[in-house]
Amino acid sequence: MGDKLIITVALTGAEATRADNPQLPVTPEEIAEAACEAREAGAAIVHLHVRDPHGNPTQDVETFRRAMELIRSRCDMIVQFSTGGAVGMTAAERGAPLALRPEMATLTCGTVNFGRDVFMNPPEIMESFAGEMARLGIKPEIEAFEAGMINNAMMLVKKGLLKEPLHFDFVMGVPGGITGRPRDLLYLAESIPAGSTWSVAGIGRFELPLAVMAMVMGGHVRVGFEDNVYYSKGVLAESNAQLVARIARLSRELGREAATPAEARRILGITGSN
Ligand code: KMH
Ligand code: ZN
Repeated sequence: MGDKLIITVALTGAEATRADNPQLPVTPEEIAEAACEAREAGAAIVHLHVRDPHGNPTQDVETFRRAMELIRSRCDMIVQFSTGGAVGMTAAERGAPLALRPEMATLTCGTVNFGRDVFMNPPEIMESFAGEMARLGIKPEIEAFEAGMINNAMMLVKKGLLKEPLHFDFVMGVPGGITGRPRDLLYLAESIPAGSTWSVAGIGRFELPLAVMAMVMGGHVRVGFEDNVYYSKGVLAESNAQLVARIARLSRELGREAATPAEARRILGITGSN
């Protein structure tokens, strides 16, 4: 069981557009269809962002509700809401969908430059999102864009706002955050408390090599158009499922079958009262 690989699919994100990849799922219906296609290919978790009717990122609660209901009516994936939203959104906007009590949600544990923008996560935002997730029984996935964010997560543990074992996602290769060299992943994986689980989301060209490292190191993997719209250099991916299928295939060859959502719930200790 511990050897199974949890694949998260980050379908849409807040930044990619149809100009980047015409197959980007945008409406709740497209998102649900892409999620369940990725489930067939081996994904257990869908990392969810939604868009408004113009294709712009939104944290609108009803749009999250619709997407989650559509996904749940079609497949058994773990639905993980983004509380990151898009740069420039207020904390209230970003946290509003938590009221729908998804099984998981993201918790970025620090502020980071994000290209030319700044992704703001000061202590009061981290504390309020962590507190809300604890109150509602939502399993947090700690997004670490650099090593200091691990320390910030441990401060939340000390304050009683996060409960161990923790689950981390190392987001690597964002301009402004940690880069995606092998030594960077080794360093992050060695810096989290014993008993934690982790996955890696490599941005752009870092996606595939870091995913393969995670397979070997006992971590888990996130792929999808939020992080990378290409299949190989200069070749757009046909779908999120295509990216997931490659991860499942490589991982199987390395002796780690893709975890089902039920297996992923057990690995991550998702009980509905996290
Ligand atoms: N869109 C980024 C600014 C998350 O989903 O929690 C933040 C992000 C992280 O995507
Ligand atoms: Zn995201």
